[in-house]
Amino acid sequence: MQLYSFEESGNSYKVRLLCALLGVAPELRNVSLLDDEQHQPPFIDFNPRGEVPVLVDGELVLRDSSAILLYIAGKHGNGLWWPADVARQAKVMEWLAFAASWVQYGVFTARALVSFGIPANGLPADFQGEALAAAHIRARRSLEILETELATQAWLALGRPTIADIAVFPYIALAPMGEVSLTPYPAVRAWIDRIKQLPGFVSMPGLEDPMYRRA
Ligand SMILES: N[C@@H](CCC(=O)N[C@@H](CS)C(=O)NCC(=O)O)C(=O)O
Repeated sequence: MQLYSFEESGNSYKVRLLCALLGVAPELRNVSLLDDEQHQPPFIDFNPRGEVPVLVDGELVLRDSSAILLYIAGKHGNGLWWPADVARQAKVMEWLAFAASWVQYGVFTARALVSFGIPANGLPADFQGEALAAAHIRARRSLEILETELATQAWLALGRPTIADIAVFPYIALAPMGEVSLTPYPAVRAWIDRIKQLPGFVSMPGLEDPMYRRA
């Protein structure tokens, strides 16, 4: 398996983290987002979306972190990280969708603008709109949603760690890079600490240093 990823991409990190927790070692291929390699051949030829991560496993090409998490967990997770039962799968999917919507358009976008100086999610480089204000509103709302859930449960779905936690974790934990404080959310902070205690956990730039800035 080849994993096309970028070190500071939280969506790439989700996949690297799950692989580390499962003891799976894909061949890593770096795609430098700083050099715009994601929009140039050869990468753009197999991912017209111009985004990392991408997983290649033989003939199979997967171009989205949620799809890749599901595939790796289904293949290597012994039914723990991605369950076999369809109702349980749906409970995990609730959070994969949350990661791709609330989290992506909230804390992800705030971090991209504050720490990397770029608009995200297809906005042009010279976009002058209220992207940061909107991202901050969504970021805080998503943290309130998580705080309510995690006040009464240790993990997001199924009472144990699953790819639901892996999908939501990176950008929530990196929220301070987008000038979103985690201080008002003690249950979220405790959940972040629980994930960091999982055997095999690996980190990424910014997770241990809230003042880390690329821009
Ligand atoms: N829905 C995609 C989003 C992936 C994504 O946002 N990738 C970012 C890095 S974390 C990217 O490659 N951006 C490049 C660009 O926008 O030019 C997923 O979950 O994999």
